[in-house]
Amino acid sequence: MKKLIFGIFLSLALCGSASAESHTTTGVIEHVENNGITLVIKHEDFPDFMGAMTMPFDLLDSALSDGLKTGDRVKFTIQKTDSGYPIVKISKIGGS
Ligand SMILES: [Cu+2]
Repeated sequence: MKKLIFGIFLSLALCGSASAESHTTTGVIEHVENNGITLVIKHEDFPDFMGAMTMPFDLLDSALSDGLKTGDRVKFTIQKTDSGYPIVKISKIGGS
């Protein structure tokens, strides 16, 4: 059963990377806005996409920001959609 579930995740991941433009970098959360739907992040370079800056990012799902707060250092991925580049994956790194 576990192998089957892993296989499904793997195929979804492979489909996603083949069809959608995405970029991953790290940064620090400066503000949590709109009930957690928007994060203002001071981010590092996205290689071959965007230089380091502080800017707001919308989340694909507000649940992605559960447990995150101002000052957290995060690794996150944005993905191109019809409406922009929302964060599709984000996790806290380092610290406590
Ligand atoms: Cu930026």
